[in-house]
Amino acid sequence: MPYTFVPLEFERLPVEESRARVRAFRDPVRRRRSVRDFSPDPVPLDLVDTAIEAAASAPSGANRQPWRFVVVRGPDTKRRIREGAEAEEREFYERRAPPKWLADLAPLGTDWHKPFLETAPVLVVMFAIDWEPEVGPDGTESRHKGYYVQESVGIAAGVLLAALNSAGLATLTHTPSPMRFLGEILDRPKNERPFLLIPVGYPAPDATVPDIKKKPLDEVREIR
Ligand code: IYR
Repeated sequence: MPYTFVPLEFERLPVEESRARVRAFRDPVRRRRSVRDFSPDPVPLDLVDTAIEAAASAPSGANRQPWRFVVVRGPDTKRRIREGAEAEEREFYERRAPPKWLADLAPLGTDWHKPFLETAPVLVVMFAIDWEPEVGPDGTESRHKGYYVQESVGIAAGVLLAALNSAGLATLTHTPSPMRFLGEILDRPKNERPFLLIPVGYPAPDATVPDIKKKPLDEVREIR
């Protein structure tokens, strides 16, 4: 069945207003830092929910919305996630990682210890839905494959990080690999693939971050 088409809601802004707004978006996004030292202070759940509503409005292939956001607050679940992540990270740092990768990470000072997975009051775990179970007219089950799932979920993740940042919350994009343990701990169906583990909270008062620099515009943008 085709969708019904409705008039687009769109406000064309005066260009000076556009300039002010895009700067007002850019500046806090630019100030965002990945945080690894969290305060245990709780986060109002509605802030996270509102940010997820923003993320879940992202464009997606054929509007299939191939994502799931699991908000983890229980100390026991956080502890199990930390244990699962640290087991994989220990393997990574002590065995799996190629020397070059370790050398690239060395300046960041990261290692397999992930205390932030328990300290941060909230972990948002994003899952990508690669296919949906479908029952045909004759009762046979098949897999209805998603489209551009990786791109769609990546866009939603970016929106989520920007939204949480706009709420004054700190985040980290954490990707222990492999992340199978997340599906097991969180009891997810087999069509949901762990995509990103995002600790959310307030920074610890003594939090530090590496003094990294982002490339300036003329190194990342070309005009033809
Ligand atoms: N997942 C590991 C290693 C790691 C990998 C990259 I690429 C980073 O930018 C940072 C860390 C960890 O979280 O320590």
